[in-house]
Amino acid sequence: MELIERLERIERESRARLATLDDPAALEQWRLDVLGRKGHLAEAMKGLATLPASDRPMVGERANAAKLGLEAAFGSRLREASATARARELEGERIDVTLPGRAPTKGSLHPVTMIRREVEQAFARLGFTSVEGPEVEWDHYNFTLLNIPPDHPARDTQDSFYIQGGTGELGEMLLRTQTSPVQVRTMLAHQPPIRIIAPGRTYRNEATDASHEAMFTQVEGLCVDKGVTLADLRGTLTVVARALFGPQSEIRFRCGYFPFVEPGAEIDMTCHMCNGDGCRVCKRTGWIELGGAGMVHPKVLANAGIDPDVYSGWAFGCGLERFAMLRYGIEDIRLFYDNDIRFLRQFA
Ligand code: 2NL
Repeated sequence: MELIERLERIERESRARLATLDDPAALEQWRLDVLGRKGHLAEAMKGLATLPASDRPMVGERANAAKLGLEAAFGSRLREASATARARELEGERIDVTLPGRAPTKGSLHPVTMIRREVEQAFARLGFTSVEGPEVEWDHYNFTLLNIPPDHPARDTQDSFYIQGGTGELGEMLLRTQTSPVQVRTMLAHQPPIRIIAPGRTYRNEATDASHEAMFTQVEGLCVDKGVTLADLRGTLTVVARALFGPQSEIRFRCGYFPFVEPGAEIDMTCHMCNGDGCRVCKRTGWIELGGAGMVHPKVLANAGIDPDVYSGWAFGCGLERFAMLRYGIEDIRLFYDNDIRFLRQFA
């Protein structure tokens, strides 16, 4: 029985070859070679026609069994191979969840923001609310209601940034030169008692140097009630100076002039570096200038809808960059806004 032997050889050799394959393309080629329409089994079956009719059923049955057996072997090899392939794929994708992660780069607060928060907290303990307002203001709130006359030099385009085409009922639009307009808006909206601070960005059109920037951060303060005096201002500023610069800090006033206060004063604090003895920071005077202050001008109270015969108030204004420079020993205000990462990282 030559054909039976041929079938047995096909089965044996095909199974042996199948066992060596695991690649999907090679397995498909094997299926075509062995089980395909022009494959080894099909070729062998052509010999069936040449057999005596009596032998055909037995050989046919044998051939069918070989075909079924090879199909089953192919099916299980294919499943095995794809399981192996998947296992290899998963092994390649394995991640070690116990490895330490890559730390995300962390930012930090800007030194002026840190000082601003300290100032806000010191005032909050004394009952002052922190208020914000627009950085693009009307002439009316920035100058007119603050008793700054039309011909005052601050109103000149040399000193203020005006917005092109920004003219309306309230005058011209400009970048606020101080945060006073925030306090004016608060007085217009609320009757006393008022205790607020107004921190925020302000803009002045001036040449920059180590202590002047076109944009800087101001904090103003305002207290309006019955019987408010300069002594209350001195007490308030002393508490805040001690919170920021240490418990030995003292405050003094010198005469000063601002059109929105009467009387007006310059605020000095004892030098926190030398404790008043005199050093490089305070230029041997023992005192450091913090800003300006005074009793709110009666005209300003009246402009803002508060009766100056019933109420009095004090106000002050300071630069926050200056506080930060004193606290951190920074010698040039321009460093704050260069955004040099090496400078900023020092405050992380
Ligand atoms: C300075 C001086 C100052 C004020 C600001 C003020 C605000 C209102 C009414 C009256 Cl609503 N005054 N603010 C008063 C005196 C001085 O700032 O040199 N700032 C950097």
